[in-house]
Amino acid sequence: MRIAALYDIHGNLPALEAVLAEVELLDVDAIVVGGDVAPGAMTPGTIARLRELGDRARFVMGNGDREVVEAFDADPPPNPAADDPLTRLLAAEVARLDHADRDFLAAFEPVVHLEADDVGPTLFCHGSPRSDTEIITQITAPERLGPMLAGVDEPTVVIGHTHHQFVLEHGGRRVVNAGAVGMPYQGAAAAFWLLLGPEIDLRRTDYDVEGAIATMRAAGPPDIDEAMLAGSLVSPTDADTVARIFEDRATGA
Ligand SMILES: [Mn+2]
Repeated sequence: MRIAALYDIHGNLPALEAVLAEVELLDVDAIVVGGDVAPGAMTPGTIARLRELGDRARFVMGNGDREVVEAFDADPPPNPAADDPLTRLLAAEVARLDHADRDFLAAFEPVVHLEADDVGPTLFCHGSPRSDTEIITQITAPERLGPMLAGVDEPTVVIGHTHHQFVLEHGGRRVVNAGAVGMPYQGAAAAFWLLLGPEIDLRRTDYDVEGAIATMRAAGPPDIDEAMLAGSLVSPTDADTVARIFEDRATGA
């Protein structure tokens, strides 16, 4: 089958709409949403749009989705006046989402297994095969990558979480970062995703980013610039910089 992998949408509904419009033209059999549908500026509308995909779509749990569900269930709920912008964003998400939205996110799977034309058996996960928070970047060293792939049977592993596209080869396997639909860190304000089968096709979809930023500012919580937009769509961070930052975080450097 031909599979579209859409990762790290982060409530950017205009970006998702642009990518889905392209997906509709490409004879895609399955859509894997690879986690971090939330948090973001337009999460309720994003969830509603994803529900419309029906049986064609599979969903992998991202750390962001999990944290939104945990915030929804928390007693007391997250403090909307917290110092940390992410906590304030989670508080805003909880206030806007209903129980059906919460249940939709909570039903996401830890990993998804599918087979793509010519590419073969593929494992879809969010951070790494064993964790939704583990960090893999374009400069992750083999000694860090090896243990994360232990026990994986599939020759191709699709990940996200670090919001930049790359292909890493390791021990006869390919690790492909699909990039981020809604919150990319690769030097351009666009939507990035992956088309799998018959090739590994790292895709870029351009859309009206200025319009999307305005729409998200109007629809989103007050901290959406600081929490989401600043480093991705307003002043896009390049992949080299972000890989270095994430890698230092992962190795405690
Ligand atoms: Mn993310």
